[in-house]
Amino acid sequence: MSFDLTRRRFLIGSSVAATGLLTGCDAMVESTAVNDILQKAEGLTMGAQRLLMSQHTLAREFSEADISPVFKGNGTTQPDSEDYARMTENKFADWKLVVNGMVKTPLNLSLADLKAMPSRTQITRHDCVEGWSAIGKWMGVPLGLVLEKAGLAPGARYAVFHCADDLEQTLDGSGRYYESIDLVDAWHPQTILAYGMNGRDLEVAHGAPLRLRVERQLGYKHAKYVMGIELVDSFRNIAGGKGGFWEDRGYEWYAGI
Ligand SMILES: Nc1nc2c(c(=O)[nH]1)N[C@H]1C(S)=C(S)[C@@H](COP(=O)(O)O)O[C@H]1N2
Ligand SMILES: [Mo]
Repeated sequence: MSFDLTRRRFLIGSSVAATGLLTGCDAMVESTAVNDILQKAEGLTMGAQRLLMSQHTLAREFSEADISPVFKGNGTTQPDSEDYARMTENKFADWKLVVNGMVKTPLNLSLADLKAMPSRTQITRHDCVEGWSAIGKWMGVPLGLVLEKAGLAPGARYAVFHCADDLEQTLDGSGRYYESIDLVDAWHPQTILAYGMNGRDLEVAHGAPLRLRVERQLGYKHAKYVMGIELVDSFRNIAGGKGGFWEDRGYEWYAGI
């Protein structure tokens, strides 16, 4: 896989400017004054965005009629490992989500366990920094419910998502995809671990059996092929130390839209 980082970086700026920073915030989008300020503020820090948008502001949700007929698969669309191939063969019956790190009770949850928990369905727009968007219907378990089951240990600050795929082959193993979010986003009502898309089981191209949806952030935050969730107080010692595969390669950790 080769990526042109410069082009992707350029596109971060242009796609944010084109879609407007607050597309997910209906009330504030009405205000052109606020919008103008935000259009100029591509470099807004996470703190500034959090001040302007309440912690529970919802990303816009759409109707069934808005669902994109084609939803591009991006980045890894088929993890290249024997373990993963074996798991797809038996429809992920042996797959387990590991929840560990700074938790009171580490968990091992099967797909059936996750499907037995309360679910949320949402139709949202996915915005990739490469300059494309698509609307899809996602079904999954709210991440907060899974974290409540595990119980956080004092001091936990971030949830790190460990994925099954290597997006880049590197000798030191740093090409493994991973992502992280803070606990505000972890408990946001639209942050779900999705196992369904557009009324069917999640397909391999889109991250089967489980992918993160964190609707107020850009596409690269939405980790696919999630195998484990690790609670940490810092991601300094994980891979490149910046909190995600693309973050280690120069992207912003907080990719608010
Ligand atoms: N594990 C993993 N997650 C990933 C990626 C990836 O390559 N590997 N790509 C990211 C990017 S850049 C985007 S835009 C979305 C694409 O999701 P899709 O394939 O469902 O369109 O997944 C994100 N999550
Ligand atoms: Mo992306």
